[in-house]
Amino acid sequence: MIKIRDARYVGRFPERLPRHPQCAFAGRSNVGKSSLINRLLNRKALVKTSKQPGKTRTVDFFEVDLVGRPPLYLVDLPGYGYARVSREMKNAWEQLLRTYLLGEKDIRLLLLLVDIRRDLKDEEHMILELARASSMKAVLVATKADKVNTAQRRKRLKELSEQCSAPFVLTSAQTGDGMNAVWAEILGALTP
Ligand SMILES: Nc1nc2c(ncn2[C@@H]2O[C@H](COP(=O)(O)OP(=O)(O)OP(=O)(O)O)[C@@H](O)[C@H]2O)c(=O)[nH]1
Ligand SMILES: [Mg+2]
Repeated sequence: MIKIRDARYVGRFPERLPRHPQCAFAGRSNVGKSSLINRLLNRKALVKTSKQPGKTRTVDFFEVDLVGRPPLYLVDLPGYGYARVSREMKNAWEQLLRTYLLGEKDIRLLLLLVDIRRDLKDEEHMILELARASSMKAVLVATKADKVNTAQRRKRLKELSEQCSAPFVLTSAQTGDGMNAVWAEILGALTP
């Protein structure tokens, strides 16, 4: 069992440079990155979430102290793909993501979140390619599992696994399903 002693926001990239291994959360805007981080840390509102897409526009570091383990950062990456975004903003997002993912040396795990009801698009393939390019382990997280029934879940997992070769975890930030599985991936990636 994982025990969290403390978790806090410590700043954003590139103003703040991380001092510990990181686990980064990427995905379309509104997919549930910030909600997942809160749920993993058993915190209601450490990370701001919103019904309005485009809430997180920065690379935010959350330092986590675990009982009996070295500290780590959970990193909330800016969401992409929301409507009415200008070309400049899209470029800025991609540039920020590339600088962080390709430049930062101690990212142990990339969690790529996809809404269980949606298929992988260009952006997800681009992020998986970035992870491959920097030999980073990537795991797909199918979010909002509470939105579909058991039969649909199975069907969607099969369809998603045909779209990419990364391993999968199923989660719901609403019910808490899948939190142990995500922690297992994080701890596995942290252990050399
Ligand atoms: N039903 C359900 N809703 C969820 C779940 N996870 C997140 N949501 C909702 O989805 C909306 C977006 O969640 P956020 O966590 O803010 O999404 P985000 O990926 O951080 O979005 P950006 O910051 O815009 O990139 C909020 O209204 C959440 O309450 C989930 O597992 N189930
Ligand atoms: Mg967010």
